[in-house]
Amino acid sequence: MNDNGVSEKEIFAFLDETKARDTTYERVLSAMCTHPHKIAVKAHMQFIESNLGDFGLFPGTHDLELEVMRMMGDLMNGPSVHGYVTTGGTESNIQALRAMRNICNIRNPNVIIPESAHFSFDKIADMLEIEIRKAALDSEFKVNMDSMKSLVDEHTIGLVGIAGSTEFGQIDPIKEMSELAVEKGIFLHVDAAFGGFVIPFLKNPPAFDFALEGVTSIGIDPHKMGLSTIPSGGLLFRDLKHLHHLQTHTPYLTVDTQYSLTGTRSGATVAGTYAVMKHLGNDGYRRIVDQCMELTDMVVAGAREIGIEPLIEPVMNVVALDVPDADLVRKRLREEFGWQVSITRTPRALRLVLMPHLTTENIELFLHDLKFVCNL
Ligand code: 0PR
Repeated sequence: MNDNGVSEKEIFAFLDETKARDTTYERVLSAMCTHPHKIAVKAHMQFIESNLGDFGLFPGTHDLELEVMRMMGDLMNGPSVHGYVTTGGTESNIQALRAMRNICNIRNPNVIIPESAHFSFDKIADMLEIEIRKAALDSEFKVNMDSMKSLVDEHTIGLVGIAGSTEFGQIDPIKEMSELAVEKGIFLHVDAAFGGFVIPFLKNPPAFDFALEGVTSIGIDPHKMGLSTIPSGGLLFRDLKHLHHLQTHTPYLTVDTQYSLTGTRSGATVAGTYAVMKHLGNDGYRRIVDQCMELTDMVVAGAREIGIEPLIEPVMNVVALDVPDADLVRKRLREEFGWQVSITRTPRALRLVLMPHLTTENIELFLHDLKFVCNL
């Protein structure tokens, strides 16, 4: 560190320059985050010093968190859920599986996840001493139930279903998974980190949430399609017992126990999430999802016009385009035109996420450049 302090003016001149190098999201088709809603930013700033790690000092923010849980529970068809605002999908997945493991308390536990699951489950395998078994996918990139069933044994404590997979935006057959979980008496965690703020607002959404009796926990991220500030995730349990099994004694705080993974924990994101959810309501989110789905349809129609097919009909605002040599196309789109796109693992296709920061003009330009890069 420097010995003498630097003036505010100099610091902000430097920060302005630095921030100018960051994305403005205009040409970003690879992210599952976006500009937070301005109401969320305002509320976040108002609660900037709030620490829910010691929530006895912040009873106001704690009440906001309970209200956020209630609203998310409502959205997920769980009228009386228990949980907390996490730092995102990774923490929600870790804590959901940690709770299962602690409740079961058996030797060599395993959990079955789809091959399409997010890489946070690889971190879990490394951290939690739970064997993570990966079930194969069907031709539509949903988990294959026969494969999932064949992996279940007497050490299986739970299943994971994805409602909005990272790469394909696909929804697993959560209803069948719920039946299997009930039949075997095991847990079912639904990773709706991305889809939680999308699926309820689609036309004819499939059942994927607490309406299914086997679903024991859900992760849903406000900092993705919820338009809240980073880092905000939501972890919801059907049963309070799960939260109890995550508790640690905190003898010298104003509260006796803590169930979060992190100690000091931002209340600002809770305020941000509260504000944007209240402000938008179901109607506001439905409008945003509608717009993203219109862009998705536009991409698919435009791609088809130039002879490129999607791997599956998009279920939500994630599209995988079957272009020849996707890695090269991605590289050229970035280097020649500044587009950020990503690639699915298997098969290697061009992956696009149509977030609220994109416009029809962006997509027209993108399709034009895609056509050029693919020599079509
Ligand atoms: N579960 C699912 C289904 C996800 O898609 C993700 C993240 C997670 C869990 C983990 O969530 P956190 O990253 O909040 O812990 N999916 C994207 C990914 O990792 C997130 C992302 C966001 C990627 C912004 C890029 C980006 O610019 O690929």
